[in-house]
Amino acid sequence: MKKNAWILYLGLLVSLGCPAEVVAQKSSGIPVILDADIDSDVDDVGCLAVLHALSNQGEAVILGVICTTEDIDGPACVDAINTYFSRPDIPIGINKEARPDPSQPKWLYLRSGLSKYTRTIAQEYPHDLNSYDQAECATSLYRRLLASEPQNSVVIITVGHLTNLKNLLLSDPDQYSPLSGFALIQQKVRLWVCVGGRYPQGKEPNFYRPDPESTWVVVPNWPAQVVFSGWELGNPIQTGGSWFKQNAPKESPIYRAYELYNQFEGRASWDQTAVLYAVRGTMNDTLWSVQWQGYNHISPDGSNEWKTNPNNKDQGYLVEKMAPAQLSQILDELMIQGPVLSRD
Ligand SMILES: [Ca+2]
Repeated sequence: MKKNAWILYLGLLVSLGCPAEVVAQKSSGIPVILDADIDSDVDDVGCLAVLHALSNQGEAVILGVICTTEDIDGPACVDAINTYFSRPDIPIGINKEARPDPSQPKWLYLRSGLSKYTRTIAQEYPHDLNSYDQAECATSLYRRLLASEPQNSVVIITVGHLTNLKNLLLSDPDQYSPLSGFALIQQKVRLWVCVGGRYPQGKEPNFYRPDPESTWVVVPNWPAQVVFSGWELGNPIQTGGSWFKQNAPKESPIYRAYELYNQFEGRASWDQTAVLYAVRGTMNDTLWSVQWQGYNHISPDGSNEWKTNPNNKDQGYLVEKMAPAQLSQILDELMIQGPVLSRD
């Protein structure tokens, strides 16, 4: 069975309660690029909050956020949240290539009103990214960030569709690296954690909507380790409900987003599961276990099926272990954390 020794080691340290060693790891933190579809659902906001909380604790370093969305207010919303967490300079990337019809004016492609929260968060919270086009090209940003990191170090987390990851994979050498996208990923990415698909089989929106081709291109051709977090895993883990409402800082944009989304009725935590796994691993198989035997077969329509043979790809998917209610509490406690002003 293939296992990631680093994740197991960190998980073992945490589970054994070894604060000295964990503190030693905190000085660096796992370098993460988050690729999120900040628009319709609110778990993207929840996962960004979890990532900031883990960064506050020295467990992660946020290299950049890729905004894979057509929501014109998405990037500014991300910048406002990053600014609230005292990290106003985290670079933000958007898709500047391969728009559906480049001859059309961009307002036919970019949309407003996709989200119940992005515009309000952008209007109510300070930030300095003032327009969608001010954000960087996602492909260039991915390449710049990967080129500057050590070999086999970066963890990419995707919690939306894979358009920008496909553009990275298929990218050519540029001013940041003489390597192709494929070779750059092979050299620099340690792990891709992907919210997408159902396991052992099914059809899930990140994989089939709006860009199933990107799934069909990226998953079979990814030249590094990938772990999938399926729809069935995050769905029963409810966060952002009444406990969150009572305990979150009222001035937080995370609180505001969950209020705007559904008045704290609670929401599934698909995207938060990926962040927690990406940074903490399985914690010695206490949070989840990983099915490593086999690979994820993708159909052209974006549906997927886990096939246990052949076992010649470095692919796995998360399997429920800890009770969803316990995971909800862990995630809610991370989601209520505010900024740590003395850091960064
Ligand atoms: Ca998402």
